[in-house]
Amino acid sequence: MKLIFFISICLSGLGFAKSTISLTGNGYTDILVTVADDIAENTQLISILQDWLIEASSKLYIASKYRFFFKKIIIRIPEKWSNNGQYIVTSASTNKEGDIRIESPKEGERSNPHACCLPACGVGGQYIHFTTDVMVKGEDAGFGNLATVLVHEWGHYRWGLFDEYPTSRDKYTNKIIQFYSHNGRWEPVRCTTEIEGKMFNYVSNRNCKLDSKGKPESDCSFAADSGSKAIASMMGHAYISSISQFCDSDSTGEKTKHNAEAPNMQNDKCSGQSSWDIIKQHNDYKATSPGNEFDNTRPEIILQQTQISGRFCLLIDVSGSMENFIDDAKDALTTVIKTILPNESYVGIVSFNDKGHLLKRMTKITSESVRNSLAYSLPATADRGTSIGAGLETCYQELLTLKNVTGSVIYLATDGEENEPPYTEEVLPSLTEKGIVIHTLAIGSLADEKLNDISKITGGSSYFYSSETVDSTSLVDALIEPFTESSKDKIIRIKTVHADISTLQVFETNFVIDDTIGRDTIVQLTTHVVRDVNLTIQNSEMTYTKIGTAGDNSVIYVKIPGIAQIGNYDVFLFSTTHDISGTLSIFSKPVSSKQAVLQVNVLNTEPEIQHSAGLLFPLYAAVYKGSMPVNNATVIAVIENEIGDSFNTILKDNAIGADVSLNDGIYSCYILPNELNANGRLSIKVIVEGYSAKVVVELTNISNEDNTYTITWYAVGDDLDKGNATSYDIRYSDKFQTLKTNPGHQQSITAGIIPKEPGETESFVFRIPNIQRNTTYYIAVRAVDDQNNTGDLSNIITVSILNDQYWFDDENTDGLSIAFLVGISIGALIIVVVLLACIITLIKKKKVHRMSNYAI
Ligand SMILES: *[C@@H]1O[C@H](CO)[C@@H](O)[C@H](O)[C@H]1NC(C)=O
Ligand SMILES: *[C@@H]1O[C@H](CO)[C@@H](O)[C@H](O)[C@H]1NC(C)=O
Ligand SMILES: *[C@@H]1O[C@H](CO)[C@@H](O)[C@H](O)[C@H]1NC(C)=O
Ligand SMILES: *[C@@H]1O[C@H](CO)[C@@H](O)[C@H](O)[C@H]1NC(C)=O
Ligand SMILES: *[C@@H]1O[C@H](CO)[C@@H](O)[C@H](O)[C@H]1NC(C)=O
Ligand SMILES: *[C@@H]1O[C@H](CO)[C@@H](O)[C@H](O)[C@H]1NC(C)=O
Ligand SMILES: *[C@@H]1O[C@H](CO)[C@@H](O)[C@H](O)[C@H]1NC(C)=O
Ligand SMILES: [Ca+2]
Repeated sequence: MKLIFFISICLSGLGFAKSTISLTGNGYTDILVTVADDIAENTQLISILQDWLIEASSKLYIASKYRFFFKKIIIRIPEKWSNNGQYIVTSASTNKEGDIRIESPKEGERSNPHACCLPACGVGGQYIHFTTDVMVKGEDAGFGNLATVLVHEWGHYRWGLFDEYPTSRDKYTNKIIQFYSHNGRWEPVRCTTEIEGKMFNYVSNRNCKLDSKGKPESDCSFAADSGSKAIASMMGHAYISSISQFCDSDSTGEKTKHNAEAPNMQNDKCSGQSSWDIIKQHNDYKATSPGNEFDNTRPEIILQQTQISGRFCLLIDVSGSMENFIDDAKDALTTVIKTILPNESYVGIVSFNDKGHLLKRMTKITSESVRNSLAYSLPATADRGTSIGAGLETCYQELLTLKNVTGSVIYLATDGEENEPPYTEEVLPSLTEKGIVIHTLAIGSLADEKLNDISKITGGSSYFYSSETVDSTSLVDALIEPFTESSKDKIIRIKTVHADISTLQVFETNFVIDDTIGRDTIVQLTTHVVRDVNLTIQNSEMTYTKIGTAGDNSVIYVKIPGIAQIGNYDVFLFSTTHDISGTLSIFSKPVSSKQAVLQVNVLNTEPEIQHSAGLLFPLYAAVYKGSMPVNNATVIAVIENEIGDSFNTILKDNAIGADVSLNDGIYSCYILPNELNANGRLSIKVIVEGYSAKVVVELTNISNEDNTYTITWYAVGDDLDKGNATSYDIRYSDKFQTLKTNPGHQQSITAGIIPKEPGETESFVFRIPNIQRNTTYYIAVRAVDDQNNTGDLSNIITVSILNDQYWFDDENTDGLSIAFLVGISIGALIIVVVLLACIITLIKKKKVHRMSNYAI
């Protein structure tokens, strides 16, 4: 039997919004192109972009054998540019980051056109990046025709294709593999073999020679002839102007014949299958049939500018079945209203059963008292039937009372199936036409399965809350998520955790502020009764407390004023009068808008999966800071199903199993059939913690001659594995406990060590000065960063020299080397080297919790 699973992956406030691209006929619609806010006003750039997209659309149509083109594209113009009516004004309610991002080149970030974050063959990436410089230079930027380059990036981004030009590296030399041997000849890596060019040594600029092993010498490379007449492949040498097709293994002609032998990424990751083979397996392909060669492929391009604050309509089901959920929903929505919705935004509240009820008109948030009055308008009782359409219609009419409706958001929470007219089909067209986005929350397994589609059609996200899972935070997560995402001023969710304690018991948790975040940090508890609750946050210097009063309603919070100090914070929670069961959530914002913060994004594209015994459902999360992958993070997916089961699974970046590439910042795992043990929707939350690296030391060489020891470990980074550590602090002591508890006060043997790049092997040779016999020495390592923060202590290794009195010649103790020599010669002197149980420790104190959940 095949069961269908609707996966709603809960999401993350980390700025990433799922792409809203859909296919209408053969055309991709709602492709969002964003021009970064720091780019200076340049209307020329906008016309360059328009021409580029129009040209790319026609090239895409040809390359896809008349199957796909760009039908509707939105270009979002920076907020500060002047608008003389040429840009449509939209509200900030949906602040997505863009499928194609035009950014200014930045120091230390990749500046070549690329598609970020490709998890696996056939699974698309996160976004396409072009810099303004490249766009302005056009072909002179050196990448060939930029419209062709965009088709190439689209291949990565949409269909999960990989490069066919040489990018694979040799395992041993780490050099890019340029050639492979075929029928006794050295062939350049290319698809197709029709691509002409010459081999030359790029150091000497002369013809290549073969080395003594008969291989092309190491600096030899292949330069494709720009005048080559080859037509494939898009994923290969796209800078050749004649390239117009993808490689295809079915091809009868040589012109597009896939070269499965070439050691390139496409063959590596896709088991030798051609680009076109992979496209044919994609849902986009299955959903279309080829169009006509002469069809118009010119996209409609809409220029938009976000100039006005957010507009939100909260739409809550109050039909009879909601009786059990209405209190919890009210608590969670109160939190959204009181602490999450941005200042200056407009909020309206509507409930629905068999009719829509306007509870609060669109109201501008200008003060805390406005927030309170909105919260008091939330519905508290539930009865009668369900007409989702009636609710949507009421929200729609209310949103229309404000001008500039485009980009407004309706958040619909419901537990039921619609059973009264008007039905959603009747009202949706007018909403989509106005560009209103609908996020949906399905509460419980009976909630309408149409919700996913409603979100998808309107470009919103869909969430699922099972209501059965004990200790779940997913209701609060799901209700808060889209509002953090829509904030122009990025809100970072540091942690959400369920707190369940009895009277006078203290609930404790902690969180870390690193150097990238700390502005507007808030810790809040969402629960029914907040009176008499003591919520306290503490770091080494400050304590902030809030005691709930009878006047507080569903939520209490503590804010750290200004920018929170970097470091660890403890959170304490208790009540002197009653038990507490609630959700504690912690948010902060980047220190500055330029700051690259840690981001987590779930990259799967399947909205539903077919269940079968052999099912392996892969889950991918990209953990990045700016354009740089983050290594050594602990990434956990928390998965809840409809019947209340919950399980955790760990995602790894280790190139094993579901994970395709080592240390590329994409963490992967398979969810197994026995874990998906119920038919229906799932809620998946991805948590990233402790992304800092760990030092594990190993004693690798003991020299008997001169009493030296060598320890090795993998170098860790200074900050998120970016940049070398500043130094290593190596300490030893003859007392295990004192080294462990107070390493800073022990003897140091750090002389002259210059940290290498993260991941490289560090090796340190040392002697213990004045080493004593019959003594055990304990040694451990910590990394030190540029702020002089020391990391946690590594595992502790021990060195001791036991001498056997009987064999030891006291008169000849010219240092210990003699003892060693004796030991070797007669075998009675024992060097004891113990590697204590490998206590894996995190090297940096800056452990950070971030999470990502997102709906597909
Ligand atoms: C709204 O503005 C007030 C006062 O400036 C500030 O304290 C508060 O944090 C803001 N709220 C949000 C959600 O941005
Ligand atoms: C949208 O808002 C802007 C102000 O931001 C205003 O100038 C414009 O007239 C509005 N458009 C419509 C159609 O109301
Ligand atoms: C609240 O809890 C903190 C930490 O446990 C404690 O130091 C403080 O005295 C408490 N405040 C009140 C008013 O109970
Ligand atoms: C071990 O250390 C000794 C002395 O420092 C050195 O001569 C020897 O090459 C080292 N062996 C290895 C495998 O590094
Ligand atoms: C980090 O160490 C490597 C050697 O492993 C060195 O080449 C590089 O310049 C160092 N980076 C910095 C930023 O110091
Ligand atoms: C070293 O240990 C042995 C037995 O383990 C003992 O007989 C001897 O006295 C010790 N020597 C010193 C210098 O402590
Ligand atoms: C770093 O800390 C060490 C000891 O913990 C101290 O001696 C040193 O002066 C500090 N350096 C800086 C730059 O703060
Ligand atoms: Ca990986």
